[in-house]
Amino acid sequence: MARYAVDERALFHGRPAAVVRPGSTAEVVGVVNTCRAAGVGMVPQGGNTGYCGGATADNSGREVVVSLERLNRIIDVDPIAATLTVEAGTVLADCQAAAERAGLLFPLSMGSQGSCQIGGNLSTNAGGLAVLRYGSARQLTLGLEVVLPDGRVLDLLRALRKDNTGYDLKQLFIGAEGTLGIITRATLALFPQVTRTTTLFAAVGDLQAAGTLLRLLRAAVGDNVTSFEYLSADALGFVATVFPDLRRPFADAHAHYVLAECAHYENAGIASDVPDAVESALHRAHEQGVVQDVVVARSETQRRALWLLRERVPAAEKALGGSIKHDVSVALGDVPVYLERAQTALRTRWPCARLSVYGHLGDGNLHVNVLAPLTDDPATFKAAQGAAISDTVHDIAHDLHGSFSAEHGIGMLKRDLLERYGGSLRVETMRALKRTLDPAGLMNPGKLFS
Ligand code: FAD
Ligand code: 2HG
Ligand code: ZN
Repeated sequence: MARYAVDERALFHGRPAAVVRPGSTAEVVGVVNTCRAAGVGMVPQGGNTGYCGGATADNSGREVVVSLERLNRIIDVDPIAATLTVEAGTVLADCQAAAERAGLLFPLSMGSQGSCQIGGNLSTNAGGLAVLRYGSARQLTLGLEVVLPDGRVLDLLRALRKDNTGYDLKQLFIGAEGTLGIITRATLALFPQVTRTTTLFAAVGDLQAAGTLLRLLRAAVGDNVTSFEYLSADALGFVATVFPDLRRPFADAHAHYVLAECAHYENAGIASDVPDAVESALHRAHEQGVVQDVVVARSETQRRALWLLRERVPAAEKALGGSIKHDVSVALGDVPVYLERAQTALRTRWPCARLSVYGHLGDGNLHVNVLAPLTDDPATFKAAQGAAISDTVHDIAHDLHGSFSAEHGIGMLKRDLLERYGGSLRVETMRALKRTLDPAGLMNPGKLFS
């Protein structure tokens, strides 16, 4: 049972009584009824790639892990309605592939897409690399089927684009981290396939300049800026250290980098390598001193190479001893002031700690991760300083009306932060919902709330 008992980051080591792997909604119902009758807690588990210990059993030896991995069938692709209906255990990359086979796009994408499952994505309301254009998992969901904690099946599996019939109950289960029921099926919204992308990697002087670049690109291609990712020089440096085969895009060193991607829908007849609109936006950005240098991918190979520089940051951090991770968001306009304040506070108190700042800048969402000083043992540093470092990063985000968990959720890791920053009435309302749907408290106990 080992692989089901520990979370992705090895922060939580559970001791499940059993792991069950139902292969149909009816079997999930059977599991829920059996656990309910025995008074046993259930821990839904998808790909087990979550960052907050939401899918790990406790140490009591009494909780049952309910793995959805066998519930992985593609049920239907409707190219006219542009919808995809899948079972909850379908791996995200398989959802993307099913959409592609139908000539459409399922745009949710992230570094873990080869193993995370759509049920886990919905339960964490996952974000990822194309939220700017397409929204988080929540915005991509049209319908759900959920097994409630009392064993009944709530059928919300619709493909409707419009449906104003009272509370939008499906949204309750999205981001609920398995505390209100087990998602068994989902109907997802698909989009036209992008026929062509422009992927650029730019060096910018500061975060204000990055914001101006986003504005210029949006003025040029409207909503079709699909990704706008940030990499600090240090984060890029960690990737270069751990993956020396990945080529750095520029000979010169810069302090800040942006990886941006724009979608185009033309099929033929584009003479230049870079579509005119993007070309002139970059020209303007250069003239205004907004970008210091820029490369544009000229082939799919170059595009992948640029993306690897961004996608490999978590792996680079891991190889360097791991990091104290954060996932904050603030309003887009507040990002420069947030980062300035956070970096100053961190550098003043921990001058030798190594900062790895990167993330989904277009969404106002940064991962302000902190690696131990080179002279320290990473585990000892994390144990001694982790809490104070995280308080520093989170307090400043809270001060700016930001979030301490933009896309990774709460799980067991951030329960205390929800109490501290969540607002008492908000948390009380969440608890009331939990009591209503799960009065016995058997559905993913100890997640979100202690
Ligand atoms: P799990 O980890 O198995 O579970 C997560 C939560 O969902 C748990 O609370 C679990 O109980 C619940 N759950 C799972 N399935 C169900 C179900 N069927 N019904 C009810 N509850 C369920 N996240 C992002 O948002 N953006 C990123 O860019 C991103 N990049 C990542 C990159 C890497 C390399 C890694 C390792 C992780 C990354 N993540 C990212 C985090 C993680 O992949 C996401 O949170 C993902 O959505 C989790 O899916 P999962 O199937 O692994 O869920
Ligand atoms: C990403 O944006 C993921 O790459 C992971 O959300 C962030 O590892 C991290 O801190
Ligand atoms: Zn992220």
